[in-house]
Amino acid sequence: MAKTKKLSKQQLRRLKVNHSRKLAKGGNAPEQNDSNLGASEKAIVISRFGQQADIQNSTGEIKRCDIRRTIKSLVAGDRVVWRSSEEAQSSNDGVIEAVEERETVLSRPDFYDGLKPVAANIEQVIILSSIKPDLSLSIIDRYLIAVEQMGALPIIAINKIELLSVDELVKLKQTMAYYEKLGYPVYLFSVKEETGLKELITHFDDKVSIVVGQSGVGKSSLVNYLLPGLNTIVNDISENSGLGQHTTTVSRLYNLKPSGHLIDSPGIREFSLWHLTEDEVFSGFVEFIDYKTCKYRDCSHINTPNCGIIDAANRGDIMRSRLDNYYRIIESIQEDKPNRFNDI
Ligand SMILES: Nc1nc2c(ncn2[C@@H]2O[C@H](COP(=O)(O)OP(=O)(O)OP(=O)(O)O)[C@@H](O)[C@H]2O)c(=O)[nH]1
Ligand SMILES: [Mg+2]
Ligand SMILES: [Zn+2]
Repeated sequence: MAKTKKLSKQQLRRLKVNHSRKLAKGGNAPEQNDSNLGASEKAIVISRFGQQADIQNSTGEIKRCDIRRTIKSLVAGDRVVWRSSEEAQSSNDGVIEAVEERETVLSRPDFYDGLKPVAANIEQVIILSSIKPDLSLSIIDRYLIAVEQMGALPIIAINKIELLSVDELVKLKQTMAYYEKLGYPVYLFSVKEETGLKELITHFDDKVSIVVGQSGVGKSSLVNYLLPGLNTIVNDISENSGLGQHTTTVSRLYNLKPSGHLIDSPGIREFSLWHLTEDEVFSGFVEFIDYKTCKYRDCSHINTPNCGIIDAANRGDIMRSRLDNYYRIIESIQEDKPNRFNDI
């Protein structure tokens, strides 16, 4: 999330009014007549667009449905109950009537919308980065915290490594060895050259996974590689400008062969963690707890004497960038938090 100045109360009120107007407008769509609907069936959400969603039914067919106005939140991966439309002239295949309780939800803290769910019932999160324009360890650390928090398995994946010199690749491997030591699977590969992907692929079987990361790192390219012939839209400008113009705009679930589902998600610029407490952030840095031998019980681990965490970083046992990222996240929790969430 881009850093944005806090809004005045008046600005917030105006935003709220506009948002309600927008909702009311969408809510005017005619609802289907219940007598023209078939029996209730189960399905999984492929993708959501406003008041409609594509779902995959139990026989694998994709159906476009209206979403009942009573459903407040619906994202890719949600398991739903739907009913098909029997009306020949109906513009849609049916109606989504209910959403099953989510086992996990990956949310993106958004300045305007609060915690915005991105995908549901995810078991595994592929945190994809690329070495161009720069490898962002900060985004990786932030995602690791969020994934630990949601109770899914994180996998660190780094793309475009064919652009590195031999020396740069050695350095990258050394850096990533630290994360492997923490127990995170790490894969370095090139989707373009189709190298280094075999082992990553073995993780997808039987699981619902999502690929996340900054815009332009190659999330959709990875999905295209896994599903040849699919041709999801991949951006050329991203690579040329290095600016990461957003190409994918909605999360979408794909069926993998022989089994498993993979959700492609829109790229992020920054990943804020203002919805977490300092303790939750601390426990997201999984190795820190082993070095918490600080003299003071309420040690902030910032410029404190006899701090076990700082000592470990000075010895090189904790990676310096991890401690720096910890400081940055703690600082940004208050800075990034929209005023109206101050009591969270
Ligand atoms: N050099 C190189 N370029 C790659 C590789 N993989 C993907 N790309 C390029 O990177 C650019 C961005 O790829 P996308 O797959 O659209 O990236 P994305 O992460 O889906 O981006 P958003 O949808 O905006 O979030 C495209 O020009 C791809 O061709 C790779 O292994 N090496
Ligand atoms: Mg994409
Ligand atoms: Zn300390």
